[in-house]
Amino acid sequence: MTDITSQTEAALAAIAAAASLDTLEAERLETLGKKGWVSLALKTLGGMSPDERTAAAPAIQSARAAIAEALDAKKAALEAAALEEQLARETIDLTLPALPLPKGSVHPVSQVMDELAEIFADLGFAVATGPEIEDDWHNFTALNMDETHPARAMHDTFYFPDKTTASSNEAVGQQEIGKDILLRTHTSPVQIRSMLDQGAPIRIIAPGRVYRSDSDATHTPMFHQVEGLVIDKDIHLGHLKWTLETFFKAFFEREDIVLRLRPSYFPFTEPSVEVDVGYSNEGGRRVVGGHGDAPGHAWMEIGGSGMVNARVLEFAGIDPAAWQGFAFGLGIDRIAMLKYGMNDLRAFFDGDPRWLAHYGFSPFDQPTLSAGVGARA
Ligand code: FA5
Repeated sequence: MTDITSQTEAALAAIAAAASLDTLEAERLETLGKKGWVSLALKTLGGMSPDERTAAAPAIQSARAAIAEALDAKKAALEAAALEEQLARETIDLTLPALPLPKGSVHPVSQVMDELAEIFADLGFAVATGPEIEDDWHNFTALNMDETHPARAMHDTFYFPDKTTASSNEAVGQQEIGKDILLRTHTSPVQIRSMLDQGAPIRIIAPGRVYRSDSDATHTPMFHQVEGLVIDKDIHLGHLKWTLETFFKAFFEREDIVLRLRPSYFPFTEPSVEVDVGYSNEGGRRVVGGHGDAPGHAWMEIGGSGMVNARVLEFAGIDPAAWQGFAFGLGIDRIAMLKYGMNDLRAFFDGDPRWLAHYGFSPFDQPTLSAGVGARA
């Protein structure tokens, strides 16, 4: 009796202490298994007299019941713990990006083009496009630069071989540089195409690639401009200045932007003004903001602009007596360098993945006015 009680207590303690299902199974075999001491004790009841059996049976039966119940409870607890542990171990975080991790990123020029489009869309401008392979008439003549105009020389134009010369029998083998077809030297021909297509009024920007035979740290043979054109009634230079100032404040995400409009000359605008922005030098980096004449500050040219020349309106089929407007052309690469602190324009086109990894933008980070156009991942 005492034996069974102490054996039962020992078995219950061992069951309580079992740390794994294997240990628990070993304990079950030792007690309730075929050769376990509880089973063997039950078997002895058969050889006893009725009186002996009546006396011994209750202790053995209750030992068996207590041990069976403890084994069941412990088994359930160990299985639940094992499941918990497995669930914790095999957790899948569905918020993680799919593997392999994305390597591509948005080039700063593309990012700045998206930023431009977002800001100008808010000011009511639509995006217009034109061909990069342009003809002489749209690129020069219709912009008030006839064949002998000296301003053509400033554009360092890439011309295609002249069609008529190249195809004539006498000229085979001695192709000359022609004057008909060229790589557009600025985005201004999109002004002409947009006016011819849609007439007045008009409010567009035209971002895109342009080409000039030019190369150093701040000039590349291919670069990007954004053209702006507004044609309406009673438009004046004040509208131009407000539009550019509002754009630059949103683009550089600061209120202290100061622009200087410097008298200049473009054949397609009259009057013409060059646009300079005030900046300071901080730790070798140009930081836009403040008045360019303030101590420690200077002015930097970022584009040309002016009131559209009446002759250009005539070329584009718009009556200059009824309509007028302004136009501007900004260097996108220049304003990208200023905003994101790059100092060599040539690195933009090296195709070096390390440069892109450093300056690139997440494709998921679309510029929006509410979230900040220049938000970086
Ligand atoms: C023009 O191209 C005019 N079409 C701008 C314009 C448009 C004036 C509408 C009036 C009305 P310009 O050649 O100055 O102007 O070029 C404009 C801007 O392009 C420059 O201020 C500069 O930011 C950028 N730029 C010019 N050449 C290069 C180059 N080789 N590399 C990078 N950026 C350049």
